[in-house]
Amino acid sequence: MLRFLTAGESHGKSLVAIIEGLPAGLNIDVEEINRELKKRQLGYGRSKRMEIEEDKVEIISGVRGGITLGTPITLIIENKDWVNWESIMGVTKEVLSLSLCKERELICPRPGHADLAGGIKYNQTDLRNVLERASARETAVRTAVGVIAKLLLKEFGISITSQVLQIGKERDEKKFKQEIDKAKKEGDSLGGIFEIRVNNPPIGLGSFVHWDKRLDGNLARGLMSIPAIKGIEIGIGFKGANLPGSQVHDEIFYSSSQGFYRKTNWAGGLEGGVTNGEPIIVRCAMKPIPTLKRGLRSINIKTKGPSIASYERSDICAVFSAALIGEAVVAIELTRSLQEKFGGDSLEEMKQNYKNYQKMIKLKWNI
Ligand code: EPS
Repeated sequence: MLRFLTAGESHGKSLVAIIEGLPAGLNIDVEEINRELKKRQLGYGRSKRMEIEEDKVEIISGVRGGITLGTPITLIIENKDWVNWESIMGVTKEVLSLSLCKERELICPRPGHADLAGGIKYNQTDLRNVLERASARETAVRTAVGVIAKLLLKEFGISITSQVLQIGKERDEKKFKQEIDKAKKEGDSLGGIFEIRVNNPPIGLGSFVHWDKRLDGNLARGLMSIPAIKGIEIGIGFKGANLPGSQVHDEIFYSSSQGFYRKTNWAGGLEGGVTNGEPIIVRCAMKPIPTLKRGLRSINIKTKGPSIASYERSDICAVFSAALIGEAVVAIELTRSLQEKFGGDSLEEMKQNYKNYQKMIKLKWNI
C-alpha cells in the first residue's frame, strides 16, 4: 500500500519524497505533475516567493521509460530560492555566514505558527529552525505525490476536483480578489473554505471493521495535516448536528437500470467509514496565514519582554493552493483504500481484482 516520506526545509536546497508501495505498470506523466505544481503556485494572494520558484519534479528512481517498476519512487523539487539562503541554511558550518544567520534569526514567535511550541519542544532559540519545516512549502512535494496517486485513480475511472467556496466571510467568487486586496492593504491575512469532490468511487472502499480502516477518519487525518486547516466536514457535516435524522440520512431506492441509488447525498459518499458509491464530498476550513505584516502581540524569547511578532515575506491568502493540496491528500488516501481492497503488485493484477469484484457485485446484488 502506498506510503511516503517527505523531507526538506522551506529555504533548503530541495524537497524530496520517497514513495513506496505503488504497483508496477503505471504510466507516469511528468508534465501532468508539473502542471499541477504550477497550479499550486498560482492563486491570488500568494507571496513574492512564488515569483522565484518554478516548481518542477525530477524523478530519480522507481520509473523506467515513463512506467513504474513497483520499486520506491524518489521525487525531487528544487528550491530556486536556495541560492539566496545557502549561507543561512547551508548544511555545513563552513558555508554559514554568522552575520546573515543573525539577521534572519527569529526570536519573536508568531501567534498561530509553530514557532513558540516548536521552539520549546525542540529546544531551539532561533525559531527559524522550527519555521523552516513547519512551512507549507512542504506541500509542494506532497502535491506531486498526489498527482501520481491521481494517475492511479484515473485508471479506475476515479477523478478528484476542488472548488473554493469562501474567502474570509465572502462567498461571492467575484469578490474574492477584492477581499484579498483589502486584507493586504490592512497588513492582514485571510482564510477560507474549500470543497473537494471525488467522482465515481466504487462502493466498498474503507471499512468499519477497525478504526484505522475508516476512510472518513483517514481523509480527515490527511486533510488536517495540511498547514492551517482547522476544520473538516464530510457531506452535510456540522449542519447535520442541528437536524433530525429524518432530514439527514439519504433514503435508499432501487431500480433495475440504476441499481441501489439515493436522491440525496447528505452523507458525502461515506457511511460507516465505507464509500457507498455516491461522490465523496469534503469541506475544509483554513485559518488565515499567521504571518501578518501588521504584527500581533508576542514576546521576545530572549529578553522575555513584549514585542511584535516577527514578520517575513508571506502569503496574504493561500486557500486556492490549499484546495489543490487537499485534492492531493484525498487522492493519496483514496489510493491507499483502493489498494487495500484490490491489492496487486502490478496495475494489471489490481485491475483484474477490481473487475472480479465488479462482476461479483453485479451478479449477487444485481447492480
Ligand atoms: C510559508 C511562507 C512563504 C510561502 C510559503 C509558505 O514562504 P517564504 O517564507 O519563502 O516567503 O511562500 O509557501 C511556499 C513557499 C510554497 O511553495 O507554497 C509559510 O510560512 O508557511
